[in-house]
Amino acid sequence: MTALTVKTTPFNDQKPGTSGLRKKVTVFQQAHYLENFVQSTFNALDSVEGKTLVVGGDGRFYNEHAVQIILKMAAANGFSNAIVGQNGLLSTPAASCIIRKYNAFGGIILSASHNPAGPTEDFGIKYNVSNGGPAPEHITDAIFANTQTINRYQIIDEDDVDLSTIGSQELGDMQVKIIDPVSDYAELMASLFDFEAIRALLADDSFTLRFDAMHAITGPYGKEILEKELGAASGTVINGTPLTDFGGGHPDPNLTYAKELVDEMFADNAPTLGAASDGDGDRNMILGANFFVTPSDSLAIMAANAHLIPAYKGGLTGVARSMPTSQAPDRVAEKLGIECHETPTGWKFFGNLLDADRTTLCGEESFGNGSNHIREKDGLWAVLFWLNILAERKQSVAEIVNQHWLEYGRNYYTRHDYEAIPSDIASQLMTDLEAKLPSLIGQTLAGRTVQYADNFSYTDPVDNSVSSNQGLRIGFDDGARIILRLSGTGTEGATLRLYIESYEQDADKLNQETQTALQDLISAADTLAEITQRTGRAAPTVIT
Ligand code: VG1
Ligand code: CO
Repeated sequence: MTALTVKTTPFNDQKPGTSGLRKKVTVFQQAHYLENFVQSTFNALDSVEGKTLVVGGDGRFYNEHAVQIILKMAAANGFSNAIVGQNGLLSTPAASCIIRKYNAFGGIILSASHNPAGPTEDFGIKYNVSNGGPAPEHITDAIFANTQTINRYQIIDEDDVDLSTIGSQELGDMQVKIIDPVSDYAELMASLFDFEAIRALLADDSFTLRFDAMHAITGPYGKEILEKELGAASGTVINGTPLTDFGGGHPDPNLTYAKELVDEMFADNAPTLGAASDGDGDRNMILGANFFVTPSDSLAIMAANAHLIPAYKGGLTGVARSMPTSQAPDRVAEKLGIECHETPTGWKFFGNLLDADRTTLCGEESFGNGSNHIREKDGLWAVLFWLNILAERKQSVAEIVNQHWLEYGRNYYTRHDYEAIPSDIASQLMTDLEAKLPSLIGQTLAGRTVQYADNFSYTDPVDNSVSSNQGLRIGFDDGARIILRLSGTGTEGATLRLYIESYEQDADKLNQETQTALQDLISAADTLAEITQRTGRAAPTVIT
């Protein structure tokens, strides 16, 4: 084996964001750029000598090229084994499943999730630790520190691995095992849910399922599990062949970008359940016929119905949600008498809670739900969870959600994104708003009294680590909230996210249009943060 030590110099922009390092493909194509980040990652870990690394990605442009480089660097750095999805493919939840199942030391996942793909679009890379979850902050901080001082990396000079053939190969002194990307994950899903009941539901002529894979990674997973194993009609999975540019689309499962599915679900004779996932398979959107379920409500409803699902029928230890996610799950946790945790945005903050069994279900408003079965959010898992609920309750999605609101009240919820605004304007807006916060407490805004106004800081109850600066929040006496934060996944300028929530218990007011129900809070937020005035944007880029 010829291991080369290559001299390099640092790049100053390799700080991992909410979910790894995401940049334009052209940035990753700079000489040594990917290699610097990979070597910095290996340097940040305890000895990798003799250990196993899982590698795979969402199949976007540059995926295979990156896999080859990572494998050669892993071999040069002393890993003894690599497990790689065939053709370099692994959905994010499947990668998490495989790291756990084969007791790997960690994994490298190549994805920029829902960001568009292709030669001029985005690429991303992140490291997951041995519990299968995203590296916690102390590791991402160490990776970043290494990227700032790196002066060499190691790589072996060998031919590329044949990624298309299942089986074992040698790469230098490292064994590379190419595996089917779907089977381990499919087996895990079958162990969690009542596949018999779901099969019976799907066999019923009055039930139709539509799953939009958005030309991204979940196509093969959806076809295998939903169509082949569970017997859904062929054609249930649409846009099911992964493409390196995701068909030129934006594989973000929301009402704006999953347009084909949304059109079908809001037409006459719509399917009973509609769902979509994102580029790397960790997000989900759930729709009933002419009905949209917010991700926050979805988490609350899953928690309230978990006793119907084989894997969770013994009870939940807790529920965890990210801070901007609506408080709907909190009400279920209260009723169940279980723990409820509020974490910063990003799945990495759920890892400790799951490992310590302080929570069973987790979720984020950004179309992400998951559980203790792995350490990532999981799109298809959420779809199967809903299918299992529907099989048990024999009601429509709308009926289930409406009943939930009657029992718990409704948390009206929306997120307004202002994408690609100049970074200096965005950060000034946040700085100025933060300065105003202390004076807001006790004041009246949108007919409500401000109870607290602060910059969210989280103390992990398991390891006591503190993550500060996690978003500005204004909370009212009636449970309403206005939250603002800057995205940590964008690749162009800054993305400002405005999250608005208000709670309604009056049975006569549970079916308002969301934007209308929240209009007073939306206006108050704009006046307070001067969003329109400072950004010059008359409307958000995306409303979810
Ligand atoms: C966004 C979401 C966050 C999610 C993250 C990664 O982060 O808001 O909830 O965990 O994307 O999801 P940000 O910093 O842009 O708000 V994924 O499916 O892109 O891995
Ligand atoms: Co994703």
